[in-house]
Amino acid sequence: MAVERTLAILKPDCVRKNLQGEVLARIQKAGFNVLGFKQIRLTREAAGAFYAVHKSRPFYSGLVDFMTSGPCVPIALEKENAVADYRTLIGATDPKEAAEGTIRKLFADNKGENVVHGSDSPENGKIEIAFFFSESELV
Ligand code: 3AN
Repeated sequence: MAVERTLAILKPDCVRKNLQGEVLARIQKAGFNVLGFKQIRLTREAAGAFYAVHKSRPFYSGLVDFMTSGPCVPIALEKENAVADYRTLIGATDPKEAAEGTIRKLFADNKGENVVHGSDSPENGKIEIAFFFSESELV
């Protein structure tokens, strides 16, 4: 299997609940290497650009409100089959539909405030990591 990179974000609800360590420990125990890690507060412009693909969806402005409501933690991850394995680890977008033991099943309140982001393809993994990290920050 190919080594891939994927972007995780510990979302503002994760930070508010002080779950950063707990969630990152689960990611690391699942075999992901952390290449980059920082805490930031997204501007509305940056959050809007990051989620531009959802611009026409009814939840878009609520999503931008939520993602700018407090600090979040983008994390660049690397592993064989990283994109699919990370999405298995976090579970479905809606925690009600997420499998038992997944991060969203364990910690998320609803499909808007769902604790973590994950890239949906290796191509988007590269693009999304470059959105938050310069090459020199990936070590
Ligand atoms: P995922 O993060 O599981 O890949 P996407 O890409 O469909 O899910 O959606 C991106 C983000 O938009 C989700 N993480 C969630 O925060 C938000 N979102 C998606 N669908 C809804 C919805 N129906 N209502 C509210 N927020 C949503």
